Amino acid sequence: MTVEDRMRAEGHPLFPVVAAALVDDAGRVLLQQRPQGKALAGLWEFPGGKLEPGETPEGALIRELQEELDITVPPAALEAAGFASEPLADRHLLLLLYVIRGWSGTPRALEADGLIWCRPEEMEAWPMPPADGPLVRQLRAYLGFS
Ligand code: 523
Repeated sequence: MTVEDRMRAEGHPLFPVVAAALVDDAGRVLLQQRPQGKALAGLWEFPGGKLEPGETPEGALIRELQEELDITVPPAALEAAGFASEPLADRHLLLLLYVIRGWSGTPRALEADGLIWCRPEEMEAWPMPPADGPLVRQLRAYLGFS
């Protein structure tokens, strides 16, 4: 059996999830608060979510931002900026971060309990899911913070 055959037969434990750092003209980044009743409720995250079957990461993120925030992002605005790799109970989370500086519409919390625009150097003030921590450090490096 080849490696490819085994992966098809047994699946693969990687769980791909996409997330966005929306950066506004003042250099602030949007975080959203995970709602009550969901895993990691109350924590502040980079908006995003799971890939649906057959989706590309970029397609999934554009869909998630429309559903969660009511904004439209053109594919060319997605800048791959980092990733986090985090073990979960039964799978392994691979969280991909994209910086986005151009979108149309004004973000509205359609699924989150709240939205906050914060400076990258102030993000420790907002408790985040474990996988978002490494993304903050990569985001700062990507945006030119030390
Ligand atoms: N994370 C995470 N950080 C982060 C996101 C967007 C997601 O750690 N910035 C984790 C939380 C879950 C998994 O990724 O373990 C899936 O995220 P979730 O549940 O927000 O994905 P959705 O929005 O696709 O979930 P549904 O509401 O179920 O559709």
